Amino acid sequence: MKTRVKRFLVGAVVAVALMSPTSSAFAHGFETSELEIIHPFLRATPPGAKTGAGYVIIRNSGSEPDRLLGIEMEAAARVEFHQSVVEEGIAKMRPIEGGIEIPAGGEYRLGADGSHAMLVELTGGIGLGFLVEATLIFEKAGRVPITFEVEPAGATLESADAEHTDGH
Ligand SMILES: [Cu+2]
Repeated sequence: MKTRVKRFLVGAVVAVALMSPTSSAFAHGFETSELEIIHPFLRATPPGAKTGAGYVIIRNSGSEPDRLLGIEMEAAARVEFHQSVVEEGIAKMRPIEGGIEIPAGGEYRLGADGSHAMLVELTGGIGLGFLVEATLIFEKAGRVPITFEVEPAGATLESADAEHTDGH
């Protein structure tokens, strides 16, 4: 299934963002007919890191749920969905099986409650200010090309969200 993707950038053009270390200062997102993919970002990684983490808010204006099945990117050998949990005082990461449901008329916040996209076997460093191309794969919407921005290592969905809101 082919999906038409509309890209929107507010307050800056891509060419500027590529060169600017402060690219997170403006809002960005992507749309299909039913889905809105809001401010996808990765955390910058320290030198030599083998894994990274990604976050995004996905809204579904459709009347049926959709499901995020996977993420592909050249920056990592594979991307898994994880949930951080604490069991008997020990922090662990558990895989989220079967993809992530985006409820009809609702949203999923990948980054809330310890959830994240885990980038495994990074092919290179993820530097602050980089733009990282990726494809989100949905059960219904199909393949949706997006670009992750790179935020500081401590960035959270909430801090990125606040910046996003400020950007308007
Ligand atoms: Cu993880």
